[in-house]
Amino acid sequence: MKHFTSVKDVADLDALLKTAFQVKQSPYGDKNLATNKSMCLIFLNPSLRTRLSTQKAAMNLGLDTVVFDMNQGGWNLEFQDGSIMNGDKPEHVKEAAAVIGQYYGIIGIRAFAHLKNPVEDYAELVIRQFQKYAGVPVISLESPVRHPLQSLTDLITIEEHKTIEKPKIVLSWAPHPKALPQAVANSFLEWMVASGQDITLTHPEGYELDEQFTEGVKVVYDQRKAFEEADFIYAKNWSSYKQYGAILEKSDQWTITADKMKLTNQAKFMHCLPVRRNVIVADEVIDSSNSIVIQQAANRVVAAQAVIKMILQS
Ligand code: SN0
Repeated sequence: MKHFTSVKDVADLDALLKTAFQVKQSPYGDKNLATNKSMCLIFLNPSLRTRLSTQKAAMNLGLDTVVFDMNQGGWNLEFQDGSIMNGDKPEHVKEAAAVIGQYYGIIGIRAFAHLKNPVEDYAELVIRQFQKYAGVPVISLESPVRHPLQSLTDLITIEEHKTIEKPKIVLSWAPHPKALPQAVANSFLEWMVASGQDITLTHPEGYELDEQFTEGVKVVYDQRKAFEEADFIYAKNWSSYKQYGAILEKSDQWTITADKMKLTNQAKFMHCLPVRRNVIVADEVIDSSNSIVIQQAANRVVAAQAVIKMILQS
């Protein structure tokens, strides 16, 4: 594996999962794999789990890591090729990425959607330009469109917690006070479809995702109907894709409540975190024994370690 920006970069998903379970069994089994190698994690947005779990994963592999908060002390980069740079952006990604690629053997980068222009966001310009110009493997730490480290984590977590061969997995939209990207939802669906899961999507009208992510996904607009017999409920908010970046529905009708969880087959509750308690999900659900959000977050280290390991070995 050269880059890790979507499930499409994974030539053999079964091999990646196998590596993940090996890593989970023996987190310190490859302590010397990355001697004298180093990685730079670049953040244009906040992070808790991605930053700390990826650093921890690197630590377990003996990979030295530097975290760069580009907005705090870095130059404001120009990402468009051919631009006349007479504005407020002193450096082009062409030099910046190439230089960082001289210093570090792997680059991770996070750049959220701006939620203004879908064409710009969905071009994933920041990460694609780094791939083009850095000359080293690039790992997505969440792009405007995808969050593959999270989705791999989710797949690992489902594989661990499932009690039947093909559980019913439901991705449910839930309300949120702010406009959030579609990245986590898009990416979750992409990985569920790629791994052949039984996946149902439920959301209010107007929250349809980009069709490239919903092919092979059952869409059920009635949330209660969707929850029937579910084995996993994955909650996430996203802003509208069709009316790009808009919040169309703020009511608590879609909050994940204990009442709705009763419709399921004692489903496990999942969320990528950070989560707005009593907006996305009621306390009694996230604090119940069916909630696996902490185990899920713990697997962020496993996913990152498996990905870095496969990149180092290829
Ligand atoms: C991000 C998102 O893409 O939805 C990152 C999730 C891993 N989430 C947020 O920005 C939440 C911010 C908030 O105000 O709750």
